Amino acid sequence: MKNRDSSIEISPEVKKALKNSAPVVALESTIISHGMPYPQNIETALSLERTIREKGATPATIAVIEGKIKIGLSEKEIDLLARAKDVRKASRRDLPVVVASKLNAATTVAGTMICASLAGIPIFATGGIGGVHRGAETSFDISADLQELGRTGVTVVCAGAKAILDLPLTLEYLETMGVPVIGYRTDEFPAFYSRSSGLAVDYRLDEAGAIARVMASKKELEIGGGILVTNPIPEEFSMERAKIDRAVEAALIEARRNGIAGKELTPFLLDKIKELTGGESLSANIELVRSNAALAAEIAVAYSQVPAR
Ligand code: PSU
Ligand code: MN
Repeated sequence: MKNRDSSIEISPEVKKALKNSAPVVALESTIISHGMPYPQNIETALSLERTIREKGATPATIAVIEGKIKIGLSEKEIDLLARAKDVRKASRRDLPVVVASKLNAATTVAGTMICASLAGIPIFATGGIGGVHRGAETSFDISADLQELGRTGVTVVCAGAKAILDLPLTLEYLETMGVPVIGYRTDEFPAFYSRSSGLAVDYRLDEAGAIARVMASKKELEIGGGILVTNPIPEEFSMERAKIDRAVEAALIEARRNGIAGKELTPFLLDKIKELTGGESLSANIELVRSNAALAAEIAVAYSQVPAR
């Protein structure tokens, strides 16, 4: 590996796990700084780390702190990301700038995939990925997460994508980029707050071990790029589809009226939906990320046991 010691700092705990080929699960930080309000954001971030430990893996929450890419954060650093107002949102294009300018930045799915891959972590858990926005045919707003899934070899466990996006186009784009979309115990691409979207996934796999074997094949064949594992929100927390659809429509209208675009759009929509559902969307969000962290840890454990990689 090239000497990147001045830009990347892996915590001693994560370093040790990686050295021993023990299972590690990466976690993103945009969800902390821009995806959830305080104090639910810090509570969730810490509880995800606990969930991963309980499943026998080591958590590695990733962010940029004063220009250093940190793999594995202290509680103090998580607290900073949860409270500070000037934390940037770092996707692929932002990483070199926030590092060189010594800024604090939360990493998106794309940003976290890059950092996880640099550190040698093959799997990462999040809530929802970015995707093709509705109206992308005129706005060109397609999240860099999709390109990243096409090029960086990290498996991303999510609850599908939110209906703020154009889900059929998001799936088309993933196909173009060569990303396998796997449904964990489901035939349907989950729609984040609800378990169904009416859209089929490419493959259904019912066991963590089967997903770990796909990761191993992709590596062995040197195909490159990521894998998207979609895990539907647990039944008991899933929201009524009509209710969430109404909130999404209203949030989109509000965004248009306020001229919100670019990297501000996703956080704006998330916040509006939370407001419009009286906080119900926030509790659903917390539960689904927890479920994704648990599944990612199971896959990481299974992957660490796949022979001859
Ligand atoms: N979708 C969610 N919650 C989130 C995000 C997406 O349901 O917190 C965050 C993720 O970090 C994702 C990013 O990578 O937003 C996508 O932003 P954009 O659409 O600007 O690429
Ligand atoms: Mn965008």
